[in-house]
Amino acid sequence: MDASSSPKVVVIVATYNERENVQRLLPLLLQSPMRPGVIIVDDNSPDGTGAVVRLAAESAPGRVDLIERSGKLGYGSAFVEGFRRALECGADIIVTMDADFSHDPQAIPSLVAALGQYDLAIGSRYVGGIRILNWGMNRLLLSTAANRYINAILRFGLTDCTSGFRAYRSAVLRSIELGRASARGYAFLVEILEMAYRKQFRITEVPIVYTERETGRSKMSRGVILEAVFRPWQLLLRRLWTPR
Ligand SMILES: Nc1nc2c(ncn2[C@@H]2O[C@H](COP(=O)(O)OP(=O)(O)OP(=O)(O)O)[C@@H](O)[C@H]2O)c(=O)[nH]1
Ligand SMILES: [Mg+2]
Repeated sequence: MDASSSPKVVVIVATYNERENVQRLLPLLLQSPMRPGVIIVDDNSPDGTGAVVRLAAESAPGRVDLIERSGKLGYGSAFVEGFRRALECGADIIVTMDADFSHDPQAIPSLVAALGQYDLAIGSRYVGGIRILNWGMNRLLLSTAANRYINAILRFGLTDCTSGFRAYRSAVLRSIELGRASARGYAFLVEILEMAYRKQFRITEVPIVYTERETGRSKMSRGVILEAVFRPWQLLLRRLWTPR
Protein backbone atom coordinates (compact mmCIF):
# COMPACT_ATOMS: atom_id res chain seq x y z
CA MET A 1 0.00 0.00 0.00
CA ASP A 2 1.42 3.42 -0.91
CA ALA A 3 1.43 5.54 2.23
CA SER A 4 1.41 8.82 0.29
CA SER A 5 -1.92 8.25 -1.47
CA SER A 6 -5.20 6.73 -0.33
CA PRO A 7 -5.42 2.97 -0.79
CA LYS A 8 -7.40 1.53 -3.64
CA VAL A 9 -10.45 -0.18 -2.15
CA VAL A 10 -12.43 -2.78 -4.09
CA VAL A 11 -15.70 -4.27 -2.84
CA ILE A 12 -16.63 -7.74 -4.12
CA VAL A 13 -20.24 -8.92 -4.01
CA ALA A 14 -21.36 -12.39 -5.14
CA THR A 15 -24.89 -12.46 -6.49
CA TYR A 16 -27.46 -15.05 -7.40
CA ASN A 17 -30.98 -13.75 -8.01
CA GLU A 18 -30.42 -10.46 -6.20
CA ARG A 19 -31.83 -8.03 -8.78
CA GLU A 20 -33.75 -5.78 -6.39
CA ASN A 21 -31.02 -5.83 -3.75
CA VAL A 22 -28.26 -5.04 -6.23
CA GLN A 23 -30.27 -2.19 -7.71
CA ARG A 24 -30.35 -0.55 -4.26
CA LEU A 25 -26.88 -1.59 -3.15
CA LEU A 26 -24.78 -0.45 -6.10
CA PRO A 27 -25.55 3.30 -5.82
CA LEU A 28 -24.83 3.15 -2.08
CA LEU A 29 -21.46 1.52 -2.70
CA LEU A 30 -20.58 3.97 -5.45
CA GLN A 31 -21.47 6.97 -3.26
CA SER A 32 -19.56 5.66 -0.29
CA PRO A 33 -16.76 8.01 0.89
CA MET A 34 -13.93 5.65 -0.05
CA ARG A 35 -15.01 5.68 -3.70
CA PRO A 36 -14.43 1.95 -4.00
CA GLY A 37 -14.36 -0.01 -7.18
CA VAL A 38 -17.04 -2.70 -7.22
CA ILE A 39 -16.79 -6.23 -8.60
CA ILE A 40 -20.02 -8.16 -8.92
CA VAL A 41 -19.69 -11.90 -9.53
CA ASP A 42 -23.01 -13.09 -10.91
CA ASP A 43 -23.86 -16.67 -11.80
CA ASN A 44 -26.14 -15.98 -14.73
CA SER A 45 -29.01 -15.21 -12.34
CA PRO A 46 -32.35 -16.05 -13.98
CA ASP A 47 -33.92 -12.90 -12.46
CA GLY A 48 -31.71 -10.61 -14.58
CA THR A 49 -29.33 -9.39 -11.87
CA GLY A 50 -26.57 -9.21 -14.52
CA ALA A 51 -28.54 -6.77 -16.69
CA VAL A 52 -29.03 -4.42 -13.73
CA VAL A 53 -25.29 -4.49 -13.02
CA ARG A 54 -24.45 -3.84 -16.67
CA LEU A 55 -26.66 -0.73 -16.64
CA ALA A 56 -25.02 0.54 -13.46
CA ALA A 57 -21.59 -0.12 -14.98
CA GLU A 58 -22.49 2.04 -17.99
CA SER A 59 -23.55 4.95 -15.78
CA ALA A 60 -20.38 4.77 -13.65
CA PRO A 61 -17.60 4.00 -16.13
CA GLY A 62 -14.56 2.29 -14.70
CA ARG A 63 -16.11 1.75 -11.27
CA VAL A 64 -18.19 -1.40 -11.70
CA ASP A 65 -16.84 -4.65 -13.04
CA LEU A 66 -19.21 -7.54 -13.74
CA ILE A 67 -17.91 -11.09 -13.82
CA GLU A 68 -20.59 -13.20 -15.44
CA ARG A 69 -20.36 -16.96 -14.96
CA SER A 70 -22.25 -19.60 -16.83
CA GLY A 71 -24.44 -20.86 -14.00
CA LYS A 72 -24.73 -21.28 -10.24
CA LEU A 73 -21.19 -22.39 -9.40
CA GLY A 74 -21.22 -21.54 -5.70
CA TYR A 75 -20.40 -18.79 -3.23
CA GLY A 76 -16.79 -19.88 -2.66
CA SER A 77 -15.62 -19.96 -6.26
CA ALA A 78 -17.43 -16.67 -6.95
CA PHE A 79 -15.19 -14.96 -4.39
CA VAL A 80 -12.07 -16.73 -5.65
CA GLU A 81 -12.76 -15.23 -9.10
CA GLY A 82 -13.52 -11.87 -7.54
CA PHE A 83 -10.28 -11.92 -5.53
CA ARG A 84 -8.23 -12.72 -8.63
CA ARG A 85 -9.82 -9.86 -10.55
CA ALA A 86 -9.34 -7.42 -7.67
CA LEU A 87 -5.64 -8.33 -7.40
CA GLU A 88 -5.21 -7.95 -11.17
CA CYS A 89 -6.76 -4.47 -10.87
CA GLY A 90 -4.18 -3.46 -8.25
CA ALA A 91 -6.51 -3.30 -5.24
CA ASP A 92 -4.81 -2.53 -1.91
CA ILE A 93 -7.85 -3.41 0.18
CA ILE A 94 -10.52 -5.92 -0.72
CA VAL A 95 -13.89 -5.92 1.02
CA THR A 96 -16.30 -8.83 0.67
CA MET A 97 -20.01 -8.64 1.41
CA ASP A 98 -23.43 -10.11 0.60
CA ALA A 99 -25.88 -8.36 -1.70
CA ASP A 100 -28.92 -8.83 0.52
CA PHE A 101 -28.35 -5.93 2.99
CA SER A 102 -27.49 -8.33 5.78
CA HIS A 103 -24.19 -6.44 5.58
CA ASP A 104 -24.64 -2.70 5.94
CA PRO A 105 -22.50 -0.80 3.40
CA GLN A 106 -22.14 1.97 5.99
CA ALA A 107 -19.98 -0.37 8.08
CA ILE A 108 -17.31 -0.66 5.35
CA PRO A 109 -15.19 2.28 6.62
CA SER A 110 -14.88 0.72 10.10
CA LEU A 111 -13.69 -2.57 8.57
CA VAL A 112 -11.19 -0.75 6.38
CA ALA A 113 -10.00 1.40 9.31
CA ALA A 114 -9.12 -1.77 11.24
CA LEU A 115 -6.59 -2.62 8.52
CA GLY A 116 -4.46 0.23 9.89
CA GLN A 117 -3.23 -2.32 12.42
CA TYR A 118 -4.40 -5.66 11.08
CA ASP A 119 -4.27 -7.64 7.85
CA LEU A 120 -7.77 -9.09 7.96
CA ALA A 121 -10.81 -7.53 9.63
CA ILE A 122 -13.91 -9.67 10.13
CA GLY A 123 -17.28 -8.00 10.63
CA SER A 124 -18.53 -9.94 13.64
CA ARG A 125 -22.13 -10.38 14.73
CA TYR A 126 -21.04 -11.75 18.09
CA VAL A 127 -18.03 -9.86 19.43
CA GLY A 128 -19.08 -8.07 22.63
CA GLY A 129 -22.68 -9.39 22.41
CA ILE A 130 -25.12 -10.62 19.77
CA ARG A 131 -26.25 -8.05 17.15
CA ILE A 132 -28.59 -9.80 14.71
CA LEU A 133 -31.97 -8.45 13.62
CA ASN A 134 -34.93 -10.59 12.54
CA TRP A 135 -33.45 -14.06 12.92
CA GLY A 136 -35.49 -16.89 14.40
CA MET A 137 -34.08 -18.93 17.28
CA ASN A 138 -33.17 -21.88 14.99
CA ARG A 139 -31.05 -19.77 12.66
CA LEU A 140 -29.28 -18.16 15.61
CA LEU A 141 -28.62 -21.53 17.21
CA LEU A 142 -27.24 -22.92 13.94
CA SER A 143 -24.87 -19.99 13.51
CA THR A 144 -23.61 -19.88 17.10
CA ALA A 145 -23.19 -23.67 17.16
CA ALA A 146 -21.26 -23.51 13.89
CA ASN A 147 -18.87 -20.96 15.37
CA ARG A 148 -18.39 -22.97 18.55
CA TYR A 149 -17.77 -26.10 16.47
CA ILE A 150 -15.21 -24.43 14.20
CA ASN A 151 -13.34 -22.90 17.15
CA ALA A 152 -13.32 -26.23 19.00
CA ILE A 153 -11.60 -27.85 16.00
CA LEU A 154 -9.38 -25.09 14.65
CA ARG A 155 -8.87 -22.87 17.75
CA PHE A 156 -9.05 -19.54 15.96
CA GLY A 157 -10.32 -17.81 19.09
CA LEU A 158 -12.70 -15.70 16.99
CA THR A 159 -16.41 -15.15 17.59
CA ASP A 160 -17.58 -15.09 13.95
CA CYS A 161 -15.60 -17.37 11.65
CA THR A 162 -18.47 -17.63 9.15
CA SER A 163 -19.02 -13.93 8.55
CA GLY A 164 -18.58 -13.02 4.90
CA PHE A 165 -18.34 -9.30 5.67
CA ARG A 166 -14.59 -8.80 5.72
CA ALA A 167 -11.78 -6.49 4.69
CA TYR A 168 -8.46 -7.94 3.55
CA ARG A 169 -5.14 -6.32 2.86
CA SER A 170 -4.23 -7.44 -0.63
CA ALA A 171 -1.04 -9.06 0.75
CA VAL A 172 -3.20 -11.69 2.47
CA LEU A 173 -4.92 -12.74 -0.73
CA ARG A 174 -1.71 -12.56 -2.73
CA SER A 175 0.14 -14.85 -0.35
CA ILE A 176 -2.42 -17.60 0.12
CA GLU A 177 -3.13 -20.26 -2.46
CA LEU A 178 -6.58 -19.25 -3.63
CA GLY A 179 -6.78 -22.38 -5.77
CA ARG A 180 -6.78 -24.50 -2.60
CA ALA A 181 -10.05 -22.95 -1.40
CA SER A 182 -12.46 -25.40 -2.93
CA ALA A 183 -15.57 -25.23 -0.70
CA ARG A 184 -18.69 -24.26 -2.63
CA GLY A 185 -20.54 -22.64 0.26
CA TYR A 186 -19.75 -20.80 3.47
CA ALA A 187 -17.08 -23.31 4.53
CA PHE A 188 -15.03 -21.31 2.04
CA LEU A 189 -14.86 -18.52 4.63
CA VAL A 190 -13.32 -20.93 7.11
CA GLU A 191 -10.83 -22.15 4.49
CA ILE A 192 -9.62 -18.63 3.74
CA LEU A 193 -9.43 -17.88 7.46
CA GLU A 194 -7.34 -20.99 8.05
CA MET A 195 -4.91 -20.03 5.29
CA ALA A 196 -4.53 -16.48 6.66
CA TYR A 197 -4.15 -17.83 10.21
CA ARG A 198 -1.47 -20.29 9.15
CA LYS A 199 0.47 -17.52 7.45
CA GLN A 200 0.29 -15.64 10.76
CA PHE A 201 -1.51 -12.63 9.38
CA ARG A 202 -2.97 -10.33 12.03
CA ILE A 203 -6.70 -10.96 12.28
CA THR A 204 -9.24 -8.87 14.19
CA GLU A 205 -13.01 -8.63 14.59
CA VAL A 206 -15.03 -5.46 14.21
CA PRO A 207 -18.58 -5.36 15.61
CA ILE A 208 -21.32 -5.20 12.95
CA VAL A 209 -25.10 -5.36 13.04
CA TYR A 210 -26.44 -8.16 10.83
CA THR A 211 -29.98 -7.87 9.47
CA GLU A 212 -31.89 -10.78 7.91
CA ARG A 213 -32.66 -10.20 4.24
CA GLU A 214 -36.03 -8.63 3.38
CA THR A 215 -35.88 -9.20 -0.37
CA GLY A 216 -34.92 -12.29 -2.36
CA ARG A 217 -34.34 -15.80 -1.09
CA SER A 218 -31.62 -17.42 0.97
CA LYS A 219 -29.32 -19.87 -0.86
CA MET A 220 -28.54 -21.82 2.30
CA SER A 221 -28.95 -25.55 1.58
CA ARG A 222 -28.40 -28.92 3.24
CA GLY A 223 -25.33 -29.48 1.05
CA VAL A 224 -23.81 -26.20 2.21
CA ILE A 225 -24.38 -27.15 5.87
CA LEU A 226 -22.92 -30.66 5.38
CA GLU A 227 -19.85 -29.23 3.71
CA ALA A 228 -19.43 -26.87 6.68
CA VAL A 229 -19.56 -29.84 9.07
CA PHE A 230 -16.77 -31.78 7.34
CA ARG A 231 -14.47 -29.05 6.06
CA PRO A 232 -13.01 -27.97 9.45
CA TRP A 233 -11.81 -31.55 10.06
CA GLN A 234 -10.18 -31.61 6.63
CA LEU A 235 -8.48 -28.30 7.42
CA LEU A 236 -7.28 -29.62 10.77
CA LEU A 237 -5.76 -32.68 9.08
CA ARG A 238 -4.05 -30.46 6.53
CA ARG A 239 -2.72 -28.28 9.38
CA LEU A 240 -1.31 -31.30 11.21
CA TRP A 241 0.19 -32.87 8.11
CA THR A 242 1.75 -29.84 6.49
CA PRO A 243 4.45 -27.91 8.33
CA ARG A 244 4.09 -24.12 8.37
N1 LIG B 1 -22.40 -15.83 -7.62
C1 LIG B 1 -22.97 -16.52 -6.65
N2 LIG B 1 -23.44 -15.89 -5.54
C2 LIG B 1 -24.03 -16.63 -4.57
C3 LIG B 1 -24.17 -18.04 -4.65
N3 LIG B 1 -24.79 -18.48 -3.52
C4 LIG B 1 -25.01 -17.38 -2.77
N4 LIG B 1 -24.58 -16.26 -3.40
C5 LIG B 1 -24.62 -14.86 -2.93
O1 LIG B 1 -23.89 -14.84 -1.72
C6 LIG B 1 -24.50 -13.95 -0.80
C7 LIG B 1 -24.90 -14.73 0.47
O2 LIG B 1 -25.92 -15.66 0.16
P1 LIG B 1 -27.27 -15.79 1.02
O3 LIG B 1 -28.23 -16.64 0.31
O4 LIG B 1 -27.74 -14.45 1.44
O5 LIG B 1 -26.73 -16.63 2.21
P2 LIG B 1 -26.71 -16.29 3.74
O6 LIG B 1 -26.60 -14.80 3.94
O7 LIG B 1 -25.69 -17.15 4.37
O8 LIG B 1 -28.10 -16.86 4.16
P3 LIG B 1 -29.36 -16.03 4.69
O9 LIG B 1 -28.96 -15.49 6.02
O10 LIG B 1 -30.42 -17.04 4.77
O11 LIG B 1 -29.61 -14.93 3.70
C8 LIG B 1 -25.69 -13.33 -1.52
O12 LIG B 1 -25.31 -12.10 -2.09
C9 LIG B 1 -26.01 -14.36 -2.60
O13 LIG B 1 -26.66 -13.82 -3.72
C10 LIG B 1 -23.67 -18.68 -5.85
O14 LIG B 1 -23.76 -19.89 -6.04
N5 LIG B 1 -23.10 -17.89 -6.79
MG1 LIG C 1 -27.93 -13.54 3.27
